[in-house]
Amino acid sequence: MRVITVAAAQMGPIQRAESRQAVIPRMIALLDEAKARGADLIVYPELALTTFFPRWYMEDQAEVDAWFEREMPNAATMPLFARAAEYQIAMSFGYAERTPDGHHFNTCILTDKSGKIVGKYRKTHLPGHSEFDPERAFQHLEKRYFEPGDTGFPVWRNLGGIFGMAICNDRRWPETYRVMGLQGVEMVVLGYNTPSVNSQKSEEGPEKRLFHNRLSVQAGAYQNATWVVAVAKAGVEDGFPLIGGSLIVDPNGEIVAEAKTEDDELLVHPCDLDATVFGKKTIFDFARHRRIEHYGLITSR
Ligand code: CDT
Repeated sequence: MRVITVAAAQMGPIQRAESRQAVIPRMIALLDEAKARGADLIVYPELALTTFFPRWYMEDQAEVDAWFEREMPNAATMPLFARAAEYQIAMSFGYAERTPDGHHFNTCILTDKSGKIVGKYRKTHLPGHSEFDPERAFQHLEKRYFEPGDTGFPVWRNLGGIFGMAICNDRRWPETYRVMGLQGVEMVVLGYNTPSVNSQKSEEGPEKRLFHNRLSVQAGAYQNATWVVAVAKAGVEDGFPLIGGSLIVDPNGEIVAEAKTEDDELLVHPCDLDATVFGKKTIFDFARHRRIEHYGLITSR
């Protein structure tokens, strides 16, 4: 057995006016609870430090840049890193990253138990649009504010296992999991901010959105014999609702823990990484069973 006790740290809403300094104490409170419940790893959502700002249309680049972190850790997040190191708990969380040469990414990081960043992933599948769209009930301007990630889907050895990361919309794409599955991933951690309604299809509400969340995450876990930890930022941000439904899914695709609220809520589960072995050696033994001679179209269009 190789048991990693994982804490999925769902976060309730963050309003536009709330600063990082207001958010970090909430993240630390979740970390305190994770410590009390024996966690080895805590996973926070996408863009965990701020509101989901891509819903706001902005033209002034200085205003946009104010949502981005120029270094990590930085002054605002240092107390979180310090507490995690004190507790010897590894972390993953998402934030908007502005690189020293001026690139903008939707990013997440993975640390080891000393708080050292051991992995960085930049979101590949950016949903939404880049210009103001008056036809939508609300805006989703990720394509305006972020560039597509340049990392691909690497995996990292950490905590005695093989870890991968994805961010929100990435979880809907089978390729996301398969590329990591081909590298032997044993646990995928991901965060999301998913509006509770479809801005272009008003009849698609929270039940359907929660269903698609479960469907995507459970399928990715099962088809690649990996744990998946999917963590929401949830609740109503400045009048705009986001689904909760954070999940821990085992390598059989079964849900072992699911959030009940749309607030700050911690799910804790002992995940045996050796539970991935059976699937990887049998039905999803990729080396024996995949027929890549028929998969060319996937990468040619
Ligand atoms: N943050 C993020 O990627 N959200 C998307 C919303 C899709 S609708 C434009 C998601 O896939 O949940």
